[in-house]
Amino acid sequence: MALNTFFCVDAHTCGNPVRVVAGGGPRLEGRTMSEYRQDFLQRFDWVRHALMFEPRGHDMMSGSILYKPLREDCDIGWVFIETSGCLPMCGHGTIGTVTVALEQGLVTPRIEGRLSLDVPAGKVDVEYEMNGRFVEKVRLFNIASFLEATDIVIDVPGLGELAVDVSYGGNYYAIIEAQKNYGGLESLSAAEVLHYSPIVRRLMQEKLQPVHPEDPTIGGVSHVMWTGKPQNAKAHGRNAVFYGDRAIDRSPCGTGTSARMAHLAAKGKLKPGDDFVHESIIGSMFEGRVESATSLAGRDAILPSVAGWARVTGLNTIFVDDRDPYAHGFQV
Ligand code: PYC
Repeated sequence: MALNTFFCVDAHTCGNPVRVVAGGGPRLEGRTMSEYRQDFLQRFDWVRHALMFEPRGHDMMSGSILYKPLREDCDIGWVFIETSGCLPMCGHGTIGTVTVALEQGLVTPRIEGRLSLDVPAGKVDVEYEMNGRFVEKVRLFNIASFLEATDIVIDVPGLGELAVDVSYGGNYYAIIEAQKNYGGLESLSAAEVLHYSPIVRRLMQEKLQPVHPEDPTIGGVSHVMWTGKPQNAKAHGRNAVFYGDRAIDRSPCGTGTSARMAHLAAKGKLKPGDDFVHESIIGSMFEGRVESATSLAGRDAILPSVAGWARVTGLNTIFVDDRDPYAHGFQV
C-alpha cells in the first residue's frame, strides 16, 4: 500500500491553471532538462495523470515539477506537466511557476529582478517586477521561434477547405486566420472550437510532421490556434488555443503568442522592436514583443518575449492513494 504525497502550490496565469509541484516529484535521470523530460515520460507519466486529470485536476490542468537546474547558468529548472503531455516549453506555465517560486521562497535569484530557467526547450531568461512580496509581472525571453510551413490545405467536415500555417514557439501550432470558410474567432463558439480543433490537428498531423532542427525529441503539431479580431482596444490580436483533448487555453498562450509573432514576422507584419498584445478567449492579455531577428539551423527566426501576470490560489497537498481506483486519473 502506498500513499504518494505531492506538495503543490496552485496558481493561475491570466486565467489558465498552473499547479507547481514543489515537493514529492520523482527523482529523474539525465544530463539535460530535455533528457529529464524523456525520463519522466518513460517512467513517471502516472504522476502527470494523477495530478492533472480528474478527480484531482481537470481538462485544462497544467503545471510543472521543480528541479535543481542542470545547467550552471540557471537558477532553477522544471519539467512541464499538462493533460496534453509534457510540453518542451509552456509560456503561461513559466509565468505562473516563476510567480510561485518567488512568492513562496522556492528560488533565490542571483540578480534581483532576473532569473534564468532550465526547461526542456532550453535556457529561458525572465525579468520580473515585485510589489512588496507579490510578483506583479513576469516577462519571459523565449527560445527561437519560426514559421515552419504555410498554406497547407485541409478539408474539415462542417467547415470546408481551410488553408493552415504552422509555426513554432516552443510547441508547433497550426494557425488558422480568417478566410473564405472561417470568419475569424468571432464566428465560432467555444463548443465549436472544441469540436473542430481535434479534427484540424489530426488532418494537419497527416500532412506534416515537423521536427525541431536542434532537438529531435520535439516535434509534431500539438496545438491549434484560431485567430480573430481583438475585443479590447489595447490588443493587436485574439486567439483561442486548443490543446490536449478538450482544453482551450484561458490565457493568451505564451508559446502560441511566440509562434504567432514568428508567423507575423515571417509575413512582414511584425519586425524587431514591435509589440504584439494578444487577447485570450476570456479577455486576459499577454504583452508580446519581437526582441530581435535570429536564425536557427539556417532558418529565419525571431527571439520573442512575452509578459503576463499570475496569482497564487493556494497550497495543495495532494495524496495519490494506490487503493484508489482513480489513483491515476480518468477522462469522461
Ligand atoms: O502558455 O505556452 C503556453 C501554453 C501551452 C499550452 C497551454 N498554454
